[in-house]
Amino acid sequence: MLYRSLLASACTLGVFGAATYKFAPPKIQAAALSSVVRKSSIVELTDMKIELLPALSDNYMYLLIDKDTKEAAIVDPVEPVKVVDAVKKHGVKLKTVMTTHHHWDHAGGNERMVKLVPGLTVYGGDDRVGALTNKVKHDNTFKVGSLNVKCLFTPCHTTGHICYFVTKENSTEPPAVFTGDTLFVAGCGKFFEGTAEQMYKALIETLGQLPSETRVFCGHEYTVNNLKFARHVEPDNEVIRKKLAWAKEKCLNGEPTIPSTLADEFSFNPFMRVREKSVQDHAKTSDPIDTMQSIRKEKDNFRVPKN
Ligand SMILES: N[C@@H](CCC(=O)N[C@@H](CS)C(=O)NCC(=O)O)C(=O)O
Ligand SMILES: *[C@@H]1O[C@H](CO)[C@@H](O)[C@H](O)[C@H]1NC(C)=O
Ligand SMILES: [Zn+2]
Repeated sequence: MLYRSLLASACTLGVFGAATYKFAPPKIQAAALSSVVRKSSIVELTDMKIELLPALSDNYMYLLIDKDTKEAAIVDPVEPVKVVDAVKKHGVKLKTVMTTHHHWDHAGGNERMVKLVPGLTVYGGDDRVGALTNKVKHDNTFKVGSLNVKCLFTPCHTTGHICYFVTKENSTEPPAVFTGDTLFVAGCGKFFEGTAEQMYKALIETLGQLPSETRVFCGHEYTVNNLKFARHVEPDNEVIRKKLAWAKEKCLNGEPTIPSTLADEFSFNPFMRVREKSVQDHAKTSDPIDTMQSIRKEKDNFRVPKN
């Protein structure tokens, strides 16, 4: 059943896209406009398992499990009770909290999390992160069981933002990166505490140089809105239109549009494409950093169309 929850949801789809609700009572129909239950989902790889845990209206928490040791880490546990339930369900040992940045919708559950699971190590790159035990810098590493985690400093959305890059030694499967509010599927975070130059560095130089098959797990389900902006920037980019149709369908079913890959991001994310002529032409400049500045400012004021 799609219309069982009246909670706000990440995906607002017009009623014409939701034929399912045609025969539902008017109240439910109205609710269906903005609410579909967001499902959790599991990305199962050989070495690691990642459960996507929807939180608040459009955030994601990620439970990262090392299959070898059954040790686990949680990324941005804003709803700690949901985390404890998932940990029990998988029968794993939660040892680590990885915090991307200090904003309440990401770090706001940390204090409660460490009370529920004593002895957790809490990583983050900012003194404003609650319950922080280990402050990290760029290229610092730590382990989650047998998995290697590398911290990538990506300041701009906040001055202490960290992305976490996860690999397994000698593995043939793709790595994962948790990008918080730096890189979203088809978008990027607002420049609350930084500059276009910093976001360029974060997206193109830091994240963009990871292996192109790296799976991208971001902090919010903003994909549909982001792709509508991407389409506005590059109306002739067919990849964007296809991805948008796919993302709308996913959202309608309450399914996540995550993960994507870095290779995919370079094909449809305007903020990853600031070196492309089509995006620069839209911004009326041939400088990639000016392009970054211009399209971010434009997106801050963008009125997302219904379709
Ligand atoms: N709710 C709005 C945006 C809310 C917002 O400002 N979110 C922050 C992160 S908590 C952001 O950086 N958004 C990026 C953007 O709007 O492009 C949406 O669905 O796009
Ligand atoms: C990875 O491969 C190298 C070379 O074959 C080997 O020496 C090393 O022990 C391997 N590491 C792990 C964790 O299996
Ligand atoms: Zn956020």
